[in-house]
Amino acid sequence: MPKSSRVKNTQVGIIGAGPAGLVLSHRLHQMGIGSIVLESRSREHVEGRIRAGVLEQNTVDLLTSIGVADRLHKEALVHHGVEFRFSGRSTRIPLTNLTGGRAIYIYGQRQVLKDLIQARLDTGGEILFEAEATRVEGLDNSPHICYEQGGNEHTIQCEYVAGCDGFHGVSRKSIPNGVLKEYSHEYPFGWVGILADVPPSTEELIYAFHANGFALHSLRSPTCSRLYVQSDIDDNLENWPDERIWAELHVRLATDGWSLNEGPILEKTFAPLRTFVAEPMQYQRLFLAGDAAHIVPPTGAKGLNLAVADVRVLSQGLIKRYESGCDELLQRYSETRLGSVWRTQGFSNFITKLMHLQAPIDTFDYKLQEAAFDYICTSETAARALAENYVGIPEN
Ligand code: RFL
Ligand code: PHB
Repeated sequence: MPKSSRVKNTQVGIIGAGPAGLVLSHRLHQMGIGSIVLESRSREHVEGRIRAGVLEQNTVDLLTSIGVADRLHKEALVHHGVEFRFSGRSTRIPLTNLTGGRAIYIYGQRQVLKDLIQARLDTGGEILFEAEATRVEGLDNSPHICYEQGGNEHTIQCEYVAGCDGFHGVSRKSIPNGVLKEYSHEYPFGWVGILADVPPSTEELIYAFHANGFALHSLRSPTCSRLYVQSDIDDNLENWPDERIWAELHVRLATDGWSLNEGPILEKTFAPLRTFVAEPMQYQRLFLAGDAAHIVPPTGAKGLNLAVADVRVLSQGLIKRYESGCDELLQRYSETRLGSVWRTQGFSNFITKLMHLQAPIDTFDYKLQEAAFDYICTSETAARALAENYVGIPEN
């Protein structure tokens, strides 16, 4: 039995203190709209989770406009190109030259979240940690979010609910059966990832296809490398001792005149690759944003960027609604977002299929992959399309 219960009131109840929920809360605060953020995990856990590393220009621009990018502009590494290796051959895509001056920024999701949380608390924002939303009710005209904190059950009454609680959250599940159409696909592989205390062996990211499987060399700072190898879908970290990971990285990333630095492994992760879209991204007064509405395979480095792009549009709709009473923009939220969500799904799927081992070498499917790689190497149009999608298409 709950020991006590309290009711809080706010304009927008936000479930989830990931990039989507926190950026939304900031943007609304800037425009004088109140929100409370509920987060099931502790602050330490949220700030410690190792996930994305690549921010698009659009994301950096939005973080700058809400005043949370001071440290990012000091510490992020700006990249103007990215390298693709395929069975030992290599091509560099000059991102900035091909996209009229746009770039990507290397700045870990951990750092983004630390900056967002600190800035939100400094501006008097309410983030309730270790407060798990259990139900969302009254979505037609009096939304409320029931949540548990410290063994007690409480309620937030609000005018709108933003479901920013990731793929496994409660928001999407609160929508009645039959309303959403869900599209999903599981790739037959996963990624084993490491964070290593060693200076990166490359200045720019390297995506590599090899007969043993995909490998990615990324980084977090001038002294810290982030690397991944393709694994089986049902693999687990016990099968991947440090020596095996380094051995596979050496083999898969190999190219003439280049070598890989090894160092102590600080963290290891495993993630299956999957893709998912729920349509529409809204139901009555509930709006889904980020991973709650869609998942992309990490190969395109798009998940966090899509989450931020969603809440940019969602905040515009809410601001318009509170400024003028007109909710037309808000009602068009899902319709506005789904075009770029699917385009991003297409790009992430393309890069995933291009760079992962799916069929034995010298089969028909492998030959198609090789031809697609050749096209990027030889056609500026193909390289430009890749660059444009990788750095992110400008938002209007
Ligand atoms: P998040 O970050 O999952 O945040 C959701 C939050 O909601 C909380 N929550 C609840 N809180 C209260 N009540 C409940 N009932 C709740 N249920 C859940 C959770 O604890 C959590 O704090 O979702 P959001 O904000 O939509 O952000 C999405 C991004 O985190 C995700 O897409 C990216 O990390 C994906 N991703 C990458 N994205 C990029 O843009 N660039 C990259 O380079 C990149 N690399 C990656 C990635 C994801 C990876 N994994 C883990 C598959 C690399 C990897 C390996
Ligand atoms: C990362 O640095 O974690 C990273 C970079 C590029 C990706 C995915 C993850 O495509």
